[in-house]
Amino acid sequence: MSLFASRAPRSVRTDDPLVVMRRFCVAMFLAGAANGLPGALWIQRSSSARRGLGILCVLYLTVGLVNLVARPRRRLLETSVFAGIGMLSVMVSIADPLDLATFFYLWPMVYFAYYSTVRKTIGAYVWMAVTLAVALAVNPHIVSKAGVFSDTVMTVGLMTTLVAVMTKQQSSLRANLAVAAETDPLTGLLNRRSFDPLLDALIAEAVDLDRPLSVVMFDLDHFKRLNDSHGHQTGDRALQATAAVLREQSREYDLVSRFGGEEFAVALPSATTADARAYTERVAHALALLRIEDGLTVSTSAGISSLTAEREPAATLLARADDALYAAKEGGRCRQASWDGEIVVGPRFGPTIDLDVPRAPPAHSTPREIGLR
Ligand code: GH3
Ligand code: MG
Ligand code: MG
Repeated sequence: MSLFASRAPRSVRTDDPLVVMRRFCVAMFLAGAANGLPGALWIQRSSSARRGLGILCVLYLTVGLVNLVARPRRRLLETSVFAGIGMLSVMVSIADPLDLATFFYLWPMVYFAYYSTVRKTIGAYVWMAVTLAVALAVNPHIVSKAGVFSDTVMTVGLMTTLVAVMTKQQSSLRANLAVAAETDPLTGLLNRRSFDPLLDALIAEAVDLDRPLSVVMFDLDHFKRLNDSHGHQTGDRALQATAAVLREQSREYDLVSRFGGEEFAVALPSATTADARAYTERVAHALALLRIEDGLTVSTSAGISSLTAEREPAATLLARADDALYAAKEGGRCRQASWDGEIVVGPRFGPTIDLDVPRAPPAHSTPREIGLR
């Protein structure tokens, strides 16, 4: 694999971390060259130091321009920053006076702490400390070598650690936000936003491997009445308990989502329509056994749709499942309907409590949570 990016489109995404890394790296080398220039021209006392610094400035400028034009990939970019640390140490070894040259180790180290792994950052730090020690040892002009060394490694070490810790916090915050964006907060299931693209991927896989795939849409029956008669909190608990049943009855690689409100969608890879019907029966049976509160149960209607031979979009499969669900509702609720060329409505599921029957007010003193994970 090439270490350089291909000369592709001019419109580069600026949120691409590699692009930002490259820009920072280019800026660091060019600024290093510009910064060394006054030293090379006037500040350094001996002509050999001026000449050495001049060569280093040219090197910094060259590496900066190569990084700008050749657009290297991450590994080569990191190697150039390692080289930059070494070049800085060469500068320290010839400088007279030293001024604040060691202060510049902060640039590459902050770069590593922010963009690279902990291992590479530690590696860069050790490389910096060793090359600095050698540079100070060989420079005949520096008086307080131990002081310069300890001040530098401590300051750079503290700053690098701080940036590395803040970077880690930032990335775990980003990961938590990503999970929150994909998950329904009430039930912990996938939300619709994350379900749709995952279903598209499962469809593509099923077509490629020539395997069946089915989708079941569940919609709790007369849920509004349950909310009205038992309160919204009880309704929430019923949704959580339903989610727990769906999780329990599903396999590890099934996709279980809260599609919205009191609707749930489950994708069953490798499942034929017959498999999906058996699964739906199991879910309905487990739901019938649930007691949300004393004597209170929920029932569901379900619509099943299976993949045809074509690579159809998730939206098509879901629309067919939704049509079947509508037919199940029309057919009397608490039953499933499946689309298999045409919609077939099944008989009523096993024993359930009819929510049409008026219910006693909720027993708020002893709410019983069941089946929650
Ligand atoms: P059907 O059998 O035809 O599906 O009737 P239904 O009452 O279940 O359907 P409808 O669409 O009329 O009502 C859905 C209800 O679901 C209305 C809404 O208040 C309730 N609901 C939606 N989201 C939540 C939620 O997060 N918590 C609670 N407790 N209720 C919710
Ligand atoms: Mg609904
Ligand atoms: Mg409903």
